[in-house]
Amino acid sequence: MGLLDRLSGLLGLRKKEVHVLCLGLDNSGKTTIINKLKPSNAQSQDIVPTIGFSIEKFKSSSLSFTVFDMSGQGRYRNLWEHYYKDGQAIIFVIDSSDKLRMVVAKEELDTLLNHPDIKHRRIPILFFANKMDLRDSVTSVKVSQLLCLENIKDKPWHICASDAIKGEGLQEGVDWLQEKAVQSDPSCEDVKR
Ligand SMILES: Nc1nc2c(ncn2[C@@H]2O[C@H](COP(=O)(O)OP(=O)(O)OP(=O)(O)O)[C@@H](O)[C@H]2O)c(=O)[nH]1
Ligand SMILES: [Mg+2]
Repeated sequence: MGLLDRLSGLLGLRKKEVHVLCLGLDNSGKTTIINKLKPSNAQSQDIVPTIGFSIEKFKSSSLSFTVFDMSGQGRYRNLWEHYYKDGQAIIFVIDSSDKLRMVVAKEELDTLLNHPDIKHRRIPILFFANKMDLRDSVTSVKVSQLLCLENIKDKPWHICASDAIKGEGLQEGVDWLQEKAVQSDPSCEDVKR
């Protein structure tokens, strides 16, 4: 560790690290959202369907997020649960225009909420009702109703309407996540700025 690193640690200038799981069906826009949250010079121009998962990083004003961007394809969804234990926050992305698969998204969410590594934890969940730019998208209120989010009583949650291509709605979500992640897990470890 260099002198500057040690100094920033002593002065409390390091950002806390939070491990986030990014979940949701394939094609919902998870990778596009995470990509957009990175600094513009680190953004990839070409988003392809995720194979398995990828580990990404982005920062907010006071936190450093390490994101497990999981593939939402059916054949990879059984990987998700292996990362639940280490997750300190969840981003769950929904394609608001995909009405046909809204019921599948709800099934996956219910399975997540009932998993032993999640069920009894006050882990914050940020929902992105994504693809709001598409003409046949339903509103975030409707997504919230279709997924029965009001039944989640024991975890902080929040839903944001987003357009990941333009980056709209993402900052509101990250601001909420930052606040909740700090409150619910004061033990997150220090990392370098
Ligand atoms: N119109 C529109 N398209 C979007 C939006 N977000 C993502 N997309 C598009 O949706 C497609 C899928 O996006 P990804 O980010 O790869 O989706 P994913 O959830 O990571 O998919 P998997 O990795 O397969 O689980 C891409 O063609 C994106 O450009 C959005 O807000 N609006
Ligand atoms: Mg992806």
